[in-house]
Amino acid sequence: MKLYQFFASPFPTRVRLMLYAKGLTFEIVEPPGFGSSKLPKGDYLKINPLGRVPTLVLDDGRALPESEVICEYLEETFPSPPLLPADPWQRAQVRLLTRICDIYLVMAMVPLFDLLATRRAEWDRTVIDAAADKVAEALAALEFYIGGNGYAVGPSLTVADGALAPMLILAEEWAPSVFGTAPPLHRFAKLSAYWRAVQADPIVSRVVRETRDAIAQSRRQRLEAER
Ligand SMILES: N[C@@H](CCC(=O)N[C@@H](CS)C(=O)NCC(=O)O)C(=O)O
Repeated sequence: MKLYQFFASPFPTRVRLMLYAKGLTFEIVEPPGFGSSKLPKGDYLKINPLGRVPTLVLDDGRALPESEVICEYLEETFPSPPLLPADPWQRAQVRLLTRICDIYLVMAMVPLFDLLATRRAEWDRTVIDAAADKVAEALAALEFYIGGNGYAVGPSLTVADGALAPMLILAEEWAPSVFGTAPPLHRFAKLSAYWRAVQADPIVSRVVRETRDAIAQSRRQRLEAER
C-alpha cells in the first residue's frame, strides 16, 4: 500500500496511527502542490480529484481518499487488533469524538490555516482571537465526552485517539507558538489528563513525535522564507 500524505497534516496522521497499530507495511508518498509549494497538484488529482491528503492506494492500484473512509476500510479489512470497540455505544462515542474533531475543532482552526497564506504583518488580531475562542468551544465539547481511562474511549487505543492527537498538538502547541494565543488545554481538566496519559501509548507517542517534528520543520522553512 501507499499513503499519500504529509507528517504535519492531521488527517493523514490518523490513518498512519491505524497502519502502525495494525502492523501494516506501507510506503509514504508526499504529493506535489501542498503547503507553501507553488507547484501544481498535477497527476495527484487523477488519484484523488478532491486534491487533499490522505489518499490510500492499494497494491492493485485502487485509490481511496478521505481519512475516515480509509480508517473504516482498514478496520474492516484488517480487524486485528481492533481500533473500534465491540460495544455499539462505545463505537458511537469513538465516532462522536472524531466528528467533533473534524467538524468543530478543525473548522475553528481554518481561519488560522488561512492566515498562513498571508504575511505575518497582515495578520488581524481579531481574526486570531475569534478563532481561539472557537477552538476553546470545540475543546469544551471534547472535554464533555472524553474518556477517563487514559484513552479517548474505553481502556485501549481507538481511531478517536488518531483523530484527537494531531488536533490537540495544533490547538495546544502550534497555534500558540505561531499566533501568540494562550495554550488552551489547562482550562479542560479531563482533556488535559487524557492528553498526558495517552502520550504514554507507544503508537500515539510515535505519531505525536512525527507531527511535532514536521510542524517544527515547516515553521523553520516558513521563517526562512519570510526573511
Ligand atoms: N475530509 C478530508 C480532509 C482532508 C484535508 O483537508 N487535508 C488537508 C491537509 S490536513 C489538505 O489536503 N488540504 C488541501 C491542501 O493543503 O491543498 C479527510 O478527512 O481526509
